[in-house]
Amino acid sequence: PAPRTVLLTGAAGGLGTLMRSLLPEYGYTLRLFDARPVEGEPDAITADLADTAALREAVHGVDAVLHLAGISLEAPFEKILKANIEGTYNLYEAAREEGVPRIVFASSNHAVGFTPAPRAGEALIPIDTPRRPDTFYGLSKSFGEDLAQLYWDKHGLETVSVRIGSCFPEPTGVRMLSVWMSPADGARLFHAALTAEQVGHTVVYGSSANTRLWWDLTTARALGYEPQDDSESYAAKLIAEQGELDPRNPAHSHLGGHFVNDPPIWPY
Ligand code: NAI
Ligand code: 15L
Repeated sequence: PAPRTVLLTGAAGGLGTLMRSLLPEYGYTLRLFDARPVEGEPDAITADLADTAALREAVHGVDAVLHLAGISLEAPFEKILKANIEGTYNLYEAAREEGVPRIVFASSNHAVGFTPAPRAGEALIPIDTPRRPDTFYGLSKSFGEDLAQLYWDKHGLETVSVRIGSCFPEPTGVRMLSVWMSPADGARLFHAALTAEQVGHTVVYGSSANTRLWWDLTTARALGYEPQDDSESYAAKLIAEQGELDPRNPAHSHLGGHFVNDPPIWPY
């Protein structure tokens, strides 16, 4: 049966806030979880991913988890270790103990961020391209994908790992023309990931059907995802303001954008 009650971790964040407004249209009842209070949602669970008892209670009885909580940018390794690596492990353990059948995991393009961006005419980046994290943050997403594979192989807990590009109301940079996922397409993709049958552990890229797309959406489409949006309508304005991407600039020529320089290591 299709999942109905979904635990949304990271509900107070940017993407969590977008999904709180968009996912109920698909018929979900959302249970909210975040370390920070969720504005206007007194029933939200305010707890850290380090709190294993709170996590166990939070996942009890849900049909699936949409796991967005975590540090969403580069940070010192110790912080990434606590929130993203140990936190995601704690969530998977709670889900295994409570028999939750599926997790949709917010992975990131930064798990493969050091992959060179395809130039015009070159092939799209396949989903099985070797992992090339661009940050400790990207490394934590790479860990999350491996954790998901382990929990599928060993415990039969299913995951769709979504390597999200940039999910914001509008693209704000030229790189984002290639990796943007409109919030509406984000909701379509998460809905497909929550409802597709027999996903095992499936890894997908998360973006709209952008004219300047860098990666292959085949595995996302195989879940039933049909993107409706394209960033191209923003292209003329962004390129007029910022110029075309410069292939000599590492922050322009890799999937991960400026994360490859974070902290700055390139002499330019
Ligand atoms: P955000 O930083 O706005 O929200 C993350 C939320 O997680 C925050 O509300 C924060 O309080 C919560 N959180 C952090 N550590 C926690 C902990 N230890 N315990 C409980 N809650 C904790 O990030 P955003 O943009 O909403 O992203 C959501 C998820 O999607 C993140 O996992 C991020 O890595 C991933 N993602 C987002 C992309 C985007 O374009 N927005 C792109 C790729 C991945
Ligand atoms: C991410 O993983 C971040 O969470 C988000 O804030 C954006 O920076 C996005 O990637 C991106 O690559 O644009």
